[in-house]
Amino acid sequence: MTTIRPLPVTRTSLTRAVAWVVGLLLAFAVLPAAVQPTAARADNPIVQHIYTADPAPLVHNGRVYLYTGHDEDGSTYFTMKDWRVWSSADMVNWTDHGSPLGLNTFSWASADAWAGQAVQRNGRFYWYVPVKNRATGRMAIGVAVSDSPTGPFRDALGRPLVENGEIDPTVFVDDDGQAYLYWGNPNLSYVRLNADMTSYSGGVTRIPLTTAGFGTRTGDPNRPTLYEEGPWVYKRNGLYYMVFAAKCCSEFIAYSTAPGPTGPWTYRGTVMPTQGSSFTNHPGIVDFKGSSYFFYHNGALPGGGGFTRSVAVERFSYNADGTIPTITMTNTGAPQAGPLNPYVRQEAETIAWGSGIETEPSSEGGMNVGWIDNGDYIKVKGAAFGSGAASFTARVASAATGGGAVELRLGGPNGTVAGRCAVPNTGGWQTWTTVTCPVSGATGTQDLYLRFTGGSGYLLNMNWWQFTPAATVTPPG
Ligand code: FUB
Repeated sequence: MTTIRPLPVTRTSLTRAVAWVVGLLLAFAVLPAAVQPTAARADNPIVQHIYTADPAPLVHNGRVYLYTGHDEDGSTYFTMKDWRVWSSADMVNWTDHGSPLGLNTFSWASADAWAGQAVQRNGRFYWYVPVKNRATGRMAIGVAVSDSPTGPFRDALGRPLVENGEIDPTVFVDDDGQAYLYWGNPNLSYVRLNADMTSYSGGVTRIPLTTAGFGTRTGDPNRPTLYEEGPWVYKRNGLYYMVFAAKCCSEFIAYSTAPGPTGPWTYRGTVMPTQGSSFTNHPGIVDFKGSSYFFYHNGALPGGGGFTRSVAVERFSYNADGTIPTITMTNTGAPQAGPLNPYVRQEAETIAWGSGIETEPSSEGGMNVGWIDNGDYIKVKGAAFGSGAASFTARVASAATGGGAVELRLGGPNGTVAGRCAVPNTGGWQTWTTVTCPVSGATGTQDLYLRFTGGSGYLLNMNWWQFTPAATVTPPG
């Protein structure tokens, strides 16, 4: 259980202190439990084996990469030590890329790995994050850089990029190449980033928080507008959008638009009403494969709440005039944007819904699934088997005396068994071997459940899997 630290008294922290008390009450109203979802029908939230928060999606080379924060299990404050990366080709099966960025990446940071955003420029990936500066005790914005969207990321500067005690950076690169970094709670500021993305020109400019620009808040003379935190800036059809967490607490998601990147902003209304057992929320919007998607967070997992949040996604369509419709939280999430090909190697940590499993860095690179008990399963949604699979191959390891087995079930965790692969004791949890078993009845496009069976205790680890077709199949398009 996390130690509760006293909060420094600032305007931001006063509202957060109230929220913290509310959140603490909510946290204990729902007893913290391990992250063990029970429902097989849901695909939202999109990650089930850890708590995630503050989504920031990025589309790159046919995949959507999702950068999130990480709430610690049983947390009673925003106790956040690292960030996580996930990716998907279809918005429902998400690959866990682990944690390529943490507080320890920034030698000058002491705490609070809060809401950031990554962008691509000139073949590099820049991840802007708020952290507490150990030397000043204030929140500052750091920037990490990598040659890959999944990292590893390194501190680009060895010091804060900018510091004014405020949080939640969002980055936007305009068509003319000028990049802007916006951030803030309780204020909203921006700087013009230079082309190197790690320095800026001119000073910090405060965006006027007018009620015309950001709506009217009642009941808090210190915060006359709805703007609270978590800005997300982008441009669509020549119109600039600023989506943000509104009011506190609980927050809802609202937005404003402007004819240019620096305003003037006009308040446009609600994107997502207050919902979902978390007193914060956080927006992230992208277009992917011809549709628009809204990412947010809630407290929907078992043990979930204001400090144990989970990222979720909904598909939406803009209204004809460019306004954003009201979007509500669902436990089904976005429809699958194209089938998954089971005849190419798939990472075991590519998951639509996981029950009981966890992940860890693999000795073979990337991540593997582990901590697997009898009855745990992984749902892989919409696998296109075509005219049929002949066999299943998996890369596995086990230190369990009797090993375990992987059942291939179709349609549900108790669905038809299409195959069963025995996994021997390999001599260690990272001592990998390849097992293959025959498959029958896996045809058409089906939800695949990798269900694990065996004795008591942990059974096996899995790094990747792949089916072999019974005959020539047309790959899913
Ligand atoms: O996750 C920590 C903080 O909570 C974020 O920085 C805010 O946007 C809110 O989601």
